Amino acid sequence: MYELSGKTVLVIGLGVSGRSAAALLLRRGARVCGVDAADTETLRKETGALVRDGATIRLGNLEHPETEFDLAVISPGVPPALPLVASLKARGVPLIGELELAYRLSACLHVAITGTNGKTTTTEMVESVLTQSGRQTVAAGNIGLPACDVVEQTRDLDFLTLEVSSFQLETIEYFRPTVAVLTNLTPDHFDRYASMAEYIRAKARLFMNQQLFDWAIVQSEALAQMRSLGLTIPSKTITYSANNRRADLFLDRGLIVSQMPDWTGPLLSMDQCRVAGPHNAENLMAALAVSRVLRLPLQPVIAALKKYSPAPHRCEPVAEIGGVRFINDSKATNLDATAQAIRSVAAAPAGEPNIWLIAGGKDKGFEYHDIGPLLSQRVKGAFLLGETRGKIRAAWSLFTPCQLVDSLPEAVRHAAEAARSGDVVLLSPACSSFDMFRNYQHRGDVFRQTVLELSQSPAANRPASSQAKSGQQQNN
Ligand code: UMA
Repeated sequence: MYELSGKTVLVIGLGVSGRSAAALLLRRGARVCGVDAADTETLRKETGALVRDGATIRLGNLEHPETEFDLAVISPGVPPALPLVASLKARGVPLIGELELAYRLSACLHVAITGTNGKTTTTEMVESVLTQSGRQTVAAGNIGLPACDVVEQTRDLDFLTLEVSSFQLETIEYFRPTVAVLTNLTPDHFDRYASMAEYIRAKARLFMNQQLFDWAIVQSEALAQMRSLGLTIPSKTITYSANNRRADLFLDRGLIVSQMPDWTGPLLSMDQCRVAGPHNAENLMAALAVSRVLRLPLQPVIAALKKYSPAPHRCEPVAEIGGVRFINDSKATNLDATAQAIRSVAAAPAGEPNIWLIAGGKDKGFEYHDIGPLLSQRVKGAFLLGETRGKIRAAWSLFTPCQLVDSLPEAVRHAAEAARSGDVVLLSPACSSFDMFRNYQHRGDVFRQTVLELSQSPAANRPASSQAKSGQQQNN
């Protein structure tokens, strides 16, 4: 048992992860000091319970406190390149992340899922197949419920199903999932990583402590990207892909097929599932492969996957007003996720563009012009908001008419006015939300609320606008 009683521990960052780690440390008898760069009324309230339980909390200051620490626990969103971290290292204080702390104190096996996109969906699918097969599990981690919150439950679990981010993987030490899934690797978080190679190296840490007898379930394209950097996987590996027929699990005209030597044949048809698109086929393949290595019976697994519906904010249909569909994909915080969302919208019968895209937010350093050709084919116009709106307009206006807006409700109203029956208004921002919203859920909720208000307005029942503005008029 990892002993923390009587230890003095510094917790850096007091968001949901940091507060969860601090509370766990207090329950284990540690003396806790928590620090955060921010000092807001909300944060003071949120840290009140920790103060009552004996923690020392210091807000608005990330300098090294005048205390000797036995351990420091850092939150995932706090970049480790901080003077405070350098100072701790210079004093020989061990530094771990909140995920590593939870791992050291938990008492069951771990299934961990990382990747640029699809990790939340895959985590939920894995949780569902395990539960439907009679195994005890809880989904936690980057999905929103910090791993430290569920440590005490792990005594009664067969597996902890963890969604894991690259940030969390940067500060693991012994974390070793029995089954590790890598969904895909596309550009993301360039506000934290200097290059794609650096980002991939952080993701690949998922496998670093695995043993020969553990399992890695990896999208075949992601495996190739790892190999091109000389990164290897020590455990038994299953590959899957919607685009590579040489993968162990692959997609054949809408059918998920296995060609593993001891597991050959069709497994599941996409027509029977509530999720669509090649990216979701890959998420299903990953969940099927997890169920295979954990020896779950196939029948309840298939039943669970057929029933699975995506959580809110992931290509979530919100309403149809006068033949215009409104879709909330607020979870799309990178360019690849937005491209997937655009591709998953059914094309207009004659193949002309039918999407009004709402995008923009906090910059993560993408090359926005990369999806230009896709915009030309599918997007009638884009409404751009947030910190990145000017940068995105500069990259996209060659490919689609762009209009700058000051708020998300304004974007929704303009898009609704412009749209004709058969069009789709898609919120898929390709950016994180933190410039204007608390998080992506808050952004999606504002979108949903605005659409619902529109649907209740008297004008909502008339046929969709026939006076949609022409593309060039939008491009101001
Ligand atoms: N802070 C500092 N100094 C800094 C940066 C932040 O003091 O330099 C403070 C902030 O003032 C704030 C706190 O740190 O009070 C926030 O900590 P955090 O950014 O680690 O966020 P948490 O609220 O703890 O949420 C984290 C994850 N957030 C990030 O990794 C950015 C959540 O993932 C996760 O759900 C939660 O832990 C529970 O595990 C969100 C996310 O956006 C959804 N993840 C990224 C992604 O999915 O792409 C990685």
